[in-house]
Amino acid sequence: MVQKLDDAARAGLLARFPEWTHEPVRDAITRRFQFDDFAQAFGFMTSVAILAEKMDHHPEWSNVYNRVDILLTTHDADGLSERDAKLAGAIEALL
Ligand code: H2B
Repeated sequence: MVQKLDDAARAGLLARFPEWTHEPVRDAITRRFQFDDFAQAFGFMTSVAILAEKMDHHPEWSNVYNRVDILLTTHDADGLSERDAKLAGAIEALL
């Protein structure tokens, strides 16, 4: 079972990723990404998908043309865990 972040660790995660917003109902973080066009957005999604599969940790997301909305949370923990911090860090590193 994956450990859910405690309040201090959650605050640390949000401080580390200021572009991400905490969604308290799901205990998740969300971020909207905007690209020039669909090809760029989908290329980004492809890179994230490859990372996610390697990490066995998968985003909830949607795409409309040049926009990608990502929500990260850990279903196995019913909230944020270190896995979300790692995936958020890997996504940020792609930009
Ligand atoms: N992704 C996310 N976001 N949360 C999970 O709890 C999760 C996952 N669990 N990807 C993984 C897959 C689990 O279902 C497999 C069996 O390890």
